[in-house]
This record gives sequence, C-alpha cells and structure tokens, in this order.
Amino acid sequence: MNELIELIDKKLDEYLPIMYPENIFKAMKYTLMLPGKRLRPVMCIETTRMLGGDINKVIPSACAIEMLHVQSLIHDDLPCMDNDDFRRGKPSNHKVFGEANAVLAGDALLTYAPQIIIEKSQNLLTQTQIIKILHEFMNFAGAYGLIAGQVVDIESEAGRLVKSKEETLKFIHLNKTAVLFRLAVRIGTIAAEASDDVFNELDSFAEKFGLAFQIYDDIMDEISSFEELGKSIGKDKAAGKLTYVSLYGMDNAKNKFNELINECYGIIEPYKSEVYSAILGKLSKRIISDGE
Ligand code: GRG
Repeated sequence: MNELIELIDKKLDEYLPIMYPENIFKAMKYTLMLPGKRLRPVMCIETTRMLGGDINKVIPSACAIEMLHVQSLIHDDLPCMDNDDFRRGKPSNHKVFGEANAVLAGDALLTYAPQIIIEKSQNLLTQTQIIKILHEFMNFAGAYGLIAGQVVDIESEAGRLVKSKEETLKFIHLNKTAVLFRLAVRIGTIAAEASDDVFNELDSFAEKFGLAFQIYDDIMDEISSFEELGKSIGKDKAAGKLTYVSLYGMDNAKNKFNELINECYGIIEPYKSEVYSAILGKLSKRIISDGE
C-alpha cells in the first residue's frame, strides 16, 4: 500500500512540471502534493492488479482521478462553498494563493486530468478503452455526478429540500462521495478488460464503500481531532448540516457503517486483495476503537 502511494506521488509530481506562469502551477501542485490518503488512485490501480491487468496501463488514469478529487477539495474549501481554512493539515488553497487562483487551480486540474489520460495512455490502452475511460470521467465529474452532489448539499444546508431528508442525504452521499470511488474502480476494471459481470459487481462494491466512507467521514467530524484529520472538525454539527449522524444518530451511523463494510468484505473477499483488506480493516478499526 505504501509503495503504491509512493508511486502515485512520484507520478503526480512528474506529470505536473512548474512552468510560466508559476503561480497557477504552484497552486495546482500545493494541494495535490500534500499528504492525502490517495485512496481513489490506490483503489483504481489495485483493481486493475487484482484482476490480472498491467498496473502501468492505469497509472495515468489513477493520477487523473486524484487530480479531479483535489480539484473538488480546493473548490469545496472556498468561502462560497464550505469555507474551510485547512485541508490536509495545511492552510487551504485559497488561504495561500487567494480565491481567484484557487478557483483557477481547480479549473486547471479539472481540465488537465483528462489531458493526462489522453497523452499518457496512448501506447498503453486501446483507443476504445481511452474513450470509455474519458466518458466515465466526464459523466462522474459533471452535473450527473459530483456537481449534482455538491449542489444538493449546498441546497440542503440552506434548508431547501425538494425530497425527504433521507432521500436527500442518500443522493448527496452517492453523488458527492461514492462517485469518485466508483469512477476509480470502474476505470481499473476497464483497464484490466474484465467482464461485464465483474464490472457490475465491483461497481456495487465501490458504491457501498463510498457510502460507508461518507458515514465514516460524518462520524469522524464528531469524534476526531484536527491533528488526525488535517481539517477543521465539528463544523458539520455547528452548521446544523444534514449528515448521517445528525439524521440517524451516532449508534445507527456506526451500525450502518459496519453493515456496509461487511457487505464490502463479502464482495471483495474472493479477489484476495491485501490492499483492499488493509483499507477496509483500517477504517473499521478506527470506528471500533471509538467505542473502547
Ligand atoms: C467536479 C467541477 C466539479 C466540481 C466539484 C466542490 C465539489 C464540486 C464537490 C465537493 C466534493 C467533496 C469535497 C466531497 C467530500 C468527499 C470526501 C469525504 C472527501 C475527503 O476525502 P479523503 O478523506 O481526503 O479521501 P484526502 O485528503 O485523504 O484525499
């Protein structure tokens, strides 16, 4: 797992040389190179590996997913969105580079990510695979995915609910969080040329993982610390935000998290992946340790 993270860090650094005008590249690289968990690119690469594919073929796409994720973090922290001063243990992008540059750095990462997929996959993947991957990327990043999740999140914070609280929360979790895990696993599966059945099974795994991960994030916002998370905590509760914990209570949140993680284990077990076992184990251990 650590070797994979080192490989991803090296490639991200290599793919993004600093050029003129330096400020934009520095802003893009600042949040990108801070120590995130790299869960999405790790899951993308591990999916290809455990399906018998060549991991080198999927590294550019895995890095592109991290760029998209980082773009969403930079924009999410802006004063017009979640207004967070810290990210990955350091001042957030707009605090260091100013709001205009943070908006532009996010935009630049969002457009550079598919460019990397196209340029760096040319001799590794077929044209059909590249087009499929780009289609997945656009679909999940746009108004039918990540952006939809963020819009409904903002609307719900302002008390504007079109659907029930339960339906709204599920929509936000599926679109704001689960989509990027689904994107990672779907692209890993495309690169490994796996069957449709495997594709659908792992897609369902990624969706459950994404829902569990957002519940984990909601729980951590209440029980964790700035030192552990690298971002401000307790903000959701203070803002009266719609979260799994605020809607269903802490005990139910933990139960639902455990249920989803068990379902994830059930799907992934036959693939005998040490990396996936480590990821699932680490998340559940943290939640279990809270009750001790
Ligand atoms: C795609 C154009 C476009 C816009 C994005 C701002 C926005 C719209 C969406 C926000 C998405 C968001 C920030 C979701 C939160 C998901 C989440 C739990 C993030 C934390 O992920 P970790 O813990 O973070 O994996 P690290 O820093 O470890 O990578």
